[in-house]
Formats: sequence, structure tokens, C-alpha cells
Amino acid sequence: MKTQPLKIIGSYVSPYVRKVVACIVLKGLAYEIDPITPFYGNQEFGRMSPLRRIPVLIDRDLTLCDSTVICAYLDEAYPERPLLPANVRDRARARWLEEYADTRLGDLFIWGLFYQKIVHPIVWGEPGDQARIEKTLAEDLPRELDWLESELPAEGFLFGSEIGLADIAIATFFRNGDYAGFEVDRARWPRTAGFVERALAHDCFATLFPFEQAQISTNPQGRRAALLAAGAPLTAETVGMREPKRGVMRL
Ligand SMILES: N[C@@H](CCC(=O)N[C@@H](CS)C(=O)NCC(=O)O)C(=O)O
Repeated sequence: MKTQPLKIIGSYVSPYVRKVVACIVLKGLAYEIDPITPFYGNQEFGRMSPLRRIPVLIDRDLTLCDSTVICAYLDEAYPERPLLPANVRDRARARWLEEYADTRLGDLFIWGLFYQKIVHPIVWGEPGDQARIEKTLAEDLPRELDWLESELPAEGFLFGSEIGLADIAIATFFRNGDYAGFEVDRARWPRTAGFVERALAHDCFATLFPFEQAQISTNPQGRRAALLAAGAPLTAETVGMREPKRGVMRL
């Protein structure tokens, strides 16, 4: 039986953190969060997350990285509200859709848009790669939206009327798309637009939205106070520091 809340390290604005926290909310589990942007993680953060990426989950003496690994652990350790469908073939398909979203939608929405338009100027004081943004918008995203349009349901969620991990993994990226000024063209991709709207309106995402707003509208110095005022369950300690440090994967 759980006695301590789960601990999450990572900003509410990260799509991968949002995916994990939405699953925690869906399962009705208690959590605390140290909402750092990965570049501001200190040495202790680098020890827990060798790729210097968020999210990190700490469950008592267990520390885990990577949203997919974390969600799989949560579903096995806390099976009460399953994140995957019951049928074996559906489960396999849900895992593929999660992988597709993390890799391809992550590449486009995060590295192609959000990092170029928001992270580069704000964290590093450098302009983003304009050519990359244009290619993402003109070629890459339309190609993926065409594919999603053929896969997503007209009503409900991917595996029925209940939202699950595959839905969450896909929808989370569209919130960051929104922050980067991208909107799904409803006339061209009506199923995708409807699906994203339904998923992001679900309680598991909607309850996090005020925390994202608090996070986005403040600088790192005022952030914890704004999040506490919004009611976010913050940890007492942080592994954040004042100056950003480059990641180890790419930028
Ligand atoms: N595959 C990882 C990706 C996590 C990821 O890329 N997180 C971003 C934040 S949205 C990050 O930490 N970026 C910092 C970096 O790569 O240096 C997961 O699913 O957790």
C-alpha cells in the first residue's frame, strides 16, 4: 500500500511530463512535483537523469527516467485504472501509437516548433532555426496529420469511450503546438481537431492547465510562488539552479 506521494521532476509545460502527470491523475495517485526546465537542473538532477531530460519519477527508493518507462511502471505498480486496453492486440497497437507520438510528434512539435520558437530565444537568447520551422509547418506536420486523420476515431477515444495512454501520448504534443502558435486546420483534418479537443478537455489534462499557465507566465525566479498560488503540489526541495546548462542529447 502506498504511503508517500510519487515525486515527479520536470516542468508542467513539457509534453512528456504532461503525459506522465495526466496518467498519474487518471489513476488517482498523489504526487508532488519539482517543476524544473531540464536545462536548469543541477548536478543532482544530472545524476538522476543522465541524459539531463525530464520527466524523472521517484517512487520511494526507485528513480526512473523516460515517460514510456515511467508510464509502464505506473501501470504495473498501480494497476487500478489501467492505461492500456484489455485486448492483447489493442495493447500492442496502443504501445506503437505511444512510441510514434513520443518520437515523431515529439520531433516535430518539440524540436521543430517549440524549441525553435520558444526555448532557443528564452533560454539561450538565440533565434530559432527559421528554415526548420517552415519545413515543419509546410511539409512534416501535414504529412503526420494526414496519417493521424486516418487513425483517430470520430468519437470517443482510440480504444473506446475511456481515455488511455495512447490518447494521452498523442494529445499532449498538441498543447505544445498550441504554445508555439500551431492550430490544427479543422476543415482539412476534422477528426484530428475533434480528437485533440476532446482529449485535452478531459480532466486528466484540464486539471493541469492552470499550473501550465502559472509556469508559462512567470520567469524561473517567480515560478514556484506562482505555482503554489495556483495550487500545484510542489516538493519542498528543488534540483533546479539559476543558470541554464546545455543538454547532452542535441539542440
Ligand atoms: N524519450 C523521453 C524524451 C524526454 C524529453 O526529450 N524531454 C525534454 C523536455 S520536453 C527534455 O528534457 N529536453 C532536454 C534535452 O533534451 O536536453 C521521454 O519520453 O521522457
